[in-house]
Amino acid sequence: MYNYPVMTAQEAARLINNNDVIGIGGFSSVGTPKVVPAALAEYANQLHAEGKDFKVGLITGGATGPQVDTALAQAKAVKFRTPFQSNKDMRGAINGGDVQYFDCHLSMIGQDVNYGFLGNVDVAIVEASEIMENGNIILSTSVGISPTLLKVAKKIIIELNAAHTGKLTGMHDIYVPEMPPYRKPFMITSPGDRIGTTYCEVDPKKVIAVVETNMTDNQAGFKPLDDDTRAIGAHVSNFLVSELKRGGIPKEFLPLQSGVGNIANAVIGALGDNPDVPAFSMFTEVIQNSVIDLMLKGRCNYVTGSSLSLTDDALETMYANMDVFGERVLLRSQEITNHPECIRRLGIIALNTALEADIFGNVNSTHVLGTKMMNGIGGSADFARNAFLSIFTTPSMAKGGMISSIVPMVTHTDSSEHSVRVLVTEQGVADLRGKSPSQRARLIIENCAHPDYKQLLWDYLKLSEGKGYHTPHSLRNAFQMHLAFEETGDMRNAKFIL
Ligand code: 0RQ
Repeated sequence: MYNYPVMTAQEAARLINNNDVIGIGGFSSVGTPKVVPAALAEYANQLHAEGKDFKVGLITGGATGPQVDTALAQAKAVKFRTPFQSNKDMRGAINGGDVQYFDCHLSMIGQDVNYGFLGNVDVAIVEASEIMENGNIILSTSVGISPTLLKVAKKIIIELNAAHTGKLTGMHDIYVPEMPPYRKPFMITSPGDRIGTTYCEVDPKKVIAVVETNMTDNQAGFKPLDDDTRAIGAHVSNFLVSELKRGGIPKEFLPLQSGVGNIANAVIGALGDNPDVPAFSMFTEVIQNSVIDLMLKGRCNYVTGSSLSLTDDALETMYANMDVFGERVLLRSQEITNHPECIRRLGIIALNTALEADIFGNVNSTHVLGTKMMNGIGGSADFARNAFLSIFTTPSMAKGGMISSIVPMVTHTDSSEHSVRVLVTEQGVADLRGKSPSQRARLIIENCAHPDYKQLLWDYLKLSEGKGYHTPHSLRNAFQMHLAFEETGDMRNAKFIL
């Protein structure tokens, strides 16, 4: 190993100062540093007990592990955080106002850091699987924005994780785009094209600590498939097969992107199981468990993404079958996996999940009832805006039927009617392409709304139609369903004002 200072996590944590801005490597809860952030939280607790201030700004690639978000949120040690998180404690701290959170498209956070939009990054903490003789590093199970953090941070702490040493060498493609006006096109014309190096460059003078670990990501598994997720998966795959048959998708098929969470994992599984869907490749952000099964079955040929967001057993399966996976899995930074240029050129079919969608096709992926942050926009809009075909899925109801996911007006817009081409619930499919707002509303109510809510939504549409509006909304009634949930706990109790 290069002659970097090796120390304990506790010693490394003490090199971080109050008010520092920290850049955390990793992505979608994998490949994130583990012991230094946890030690930093302990250090913050100790300082707070002594009556001293200690908070840091937290810039990440996306979701981190509990050692970062749980530990630092519980220690009340976070001043601001960006972007995506999916952690109960951090979500609580954000919604409670303890943490100033700003959401950001995941393709743009690395760029924002590189442009200096977020100020200086004092310390980058990244997980590596290897340190090379010249001091450069090979990342572990994800890339995220680590290459950019390593480039811009004033100081660097490396967690060297022996659990992955030697196993991921050659599976990364690291490229930090040049600054405008010198930026060049990304020469990616198929998912497997490489444009960078297998390692991240590190300026040895900036490395203040190396902490050795041997820990897996311990990623949580998925909920078992239920009837709704199965039905959504079947609708998406049948829709894509019908598009393929009518020539709406080229016969070679197109690379897929799939979002995060249970539904996304189930949809990819369903596509793989449908014999009429050709074996496909993926140009995506997060590589979830279902992809590993499909690669073993020969249903997925190639996958490139920013993280191996796999449970430990799925990662073991990958490591045990490197003859299948070694040449077919490539990890890139999220600035490249989510870049509009690549997504538009490759003609990605994008599959993302909504919390709620309105009858005109606008999608809310982030804000529960318009106010409470769930996770963040993630990469959903990077893909939705630029895809060949952008599909959003959601179960038609949430919270045991008390909430309809199809509403008159979304309480927050993440992907607008201009990006949402197809909406799918367990009830069916609404193909919104080439349809006016009134036509879209009819399709969505008829095909996607749950029968418990159809009449309410028809009543809403009738209230405002025929009044000379292009988008027939009734402003005094647009949120009556949400208000009914707030006031009575059930959207079905909504009463419209005539
Ligand atoms: O609540 O956890 O208390 O049971 O939301 O819902 O149905 O389990 O769906 O796990 O697929 O997540 C949009 C959050 C969906 C996710 C979202 C409640 C529901 C449940 C989760 P519980 P499900 P999923 C690129 C793509 C944005 C980022 C993205 C997400 C919980 O997919 O974060 O797409 N997307 N990135 O009960 C109130 C509603 C609700 C609701 C569901 N209308 N109102 N609560 N819930 N609908 C990859 C990356 O960016 C990394």
